[in-house]
Amino acid sequence: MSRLDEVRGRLRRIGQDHVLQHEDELSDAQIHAFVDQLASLDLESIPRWVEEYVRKRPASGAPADLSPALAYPRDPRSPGDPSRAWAREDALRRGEDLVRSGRVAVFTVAGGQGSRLGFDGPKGVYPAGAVTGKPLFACIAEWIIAARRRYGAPIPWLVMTSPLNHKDTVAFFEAHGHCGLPKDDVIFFQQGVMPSFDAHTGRLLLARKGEVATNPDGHGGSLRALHASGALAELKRRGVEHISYTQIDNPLVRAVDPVFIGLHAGAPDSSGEMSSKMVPKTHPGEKVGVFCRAGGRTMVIEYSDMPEALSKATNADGSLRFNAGSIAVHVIGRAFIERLNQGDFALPFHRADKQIPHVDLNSGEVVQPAAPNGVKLEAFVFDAIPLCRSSIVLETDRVEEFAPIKNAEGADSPKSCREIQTERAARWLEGAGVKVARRADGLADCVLEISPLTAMWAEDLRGRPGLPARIEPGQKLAL
Ligand code: UD2
Repeated sequence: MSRLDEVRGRLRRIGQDHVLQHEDELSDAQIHAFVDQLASLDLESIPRWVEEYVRKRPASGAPADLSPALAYPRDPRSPGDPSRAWAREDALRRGEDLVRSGRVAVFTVAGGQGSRLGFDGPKGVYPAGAVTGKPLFACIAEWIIAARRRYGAPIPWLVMTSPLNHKDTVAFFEAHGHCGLPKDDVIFFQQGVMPSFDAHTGRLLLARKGEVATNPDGHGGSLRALHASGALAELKRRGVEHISYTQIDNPLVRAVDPVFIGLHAGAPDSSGEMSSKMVPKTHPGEKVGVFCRAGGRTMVIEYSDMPEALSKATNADGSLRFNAGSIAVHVIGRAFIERLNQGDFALPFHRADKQIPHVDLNSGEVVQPAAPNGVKLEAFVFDAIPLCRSSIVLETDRVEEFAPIKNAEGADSPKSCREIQTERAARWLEGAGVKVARRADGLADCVLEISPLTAMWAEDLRGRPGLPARIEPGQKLAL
């Protein structure tokens, strides 16, 4: 039997053989590529996905017995809840030892495009430095270089791409000297894809006559892709035990944070499997997942799944009851990902209704729908948290390490990111005795950017020679 006939049989059995309806119009090469694509999809799971996620709308992701997760406080001297007492120095020492002995790698999920920003290209190429305009990839690379220098250790950097941006991402790194890192220490791998479905019929959509429409399978796909690509085995070979997980959209992320790594590896209630950072939410509707507890497990409920009444619920002092916002920063144990991949693990999918261009089966033409017509399914990495034996959350300061760029304007935009970079730098400089021009409303009246190569945290600036005495109104300064 030819490969085409074999795949045709599989498609018939799952009721999706309409995708071959135009096969007579395809060249041999196009048929070959199409069969390759179809054979790479998990065809036999499609009926279950259609049933669970397309025909039925999955119920809200929030369990009934939800309570807020307790986080380790930013300031260990004021734990609030006695069970959250911790010693910063111990965590720092443990984390630094792990980094110094080459046990830590950085992992950045960068499979998305900058589409919400109207940017045509891998998001990591987007200019982010408040003054220098250096790309997001370079911001993370500089942190890694600074940590490598400080701890005298190799710190491999895993970069997950998707078929949407793999070539462009690798080309960017090659054209820019791997952002100053040794080529062998930047490890690329691609995440998987999921087919996109017609929202009404559950049929696979065709992007072209010889190609099923697909979308990247979400950052949750990384846990399988790390294994399937061989990246995890490579980390094991290099002696890496803990993976510091970051998104590509946050130029202030502490890509290697010894305190967090040390707490993850050493806190009595941490299994060392997957730990997370949170910031207190700014308002009930802020678009971040929230750390919760249910059924004795820690979990993140994505903002879109959080019942409004719970998002708005307050404590007696008026603070938000569910206020632990996820900044999508984790440390993940290598052994945890290995354990997941030994079993038959599958993260749940989340459904997104989208406008998906597709081949109209009657006319054979590609149509651009004016309203959402299709369903994309994505897995979220934080859905692995409840699979941990136990998982901890550490509170951190938004201005110190959370300035994502997601939208062209408003919250989480290039402008808000520049403002947070400036505010952080202003604080650090003031802490080092520099007078920074501020406006009447208290905001810094300048644009500032501090490279991790100059300072990874505020302490690095104290006593540093060559700092200016003052920053003038309107001044732009990159240090
Ligand atoms: C994410 C979190 C949100 C909050 C926020 C903080 C989800 C679903 N929500 O919101 O709870 O923590 O971040 O900034 O994650 N990516 C891939 N492959 C994919 C899809 C995404 O690599 O298939 C990467 C993408 O390049 C980016 C990151 O994942 O680095 C976040 O993706 P997003 O933009 O879909 O999530 P966002 O920002 O709405």
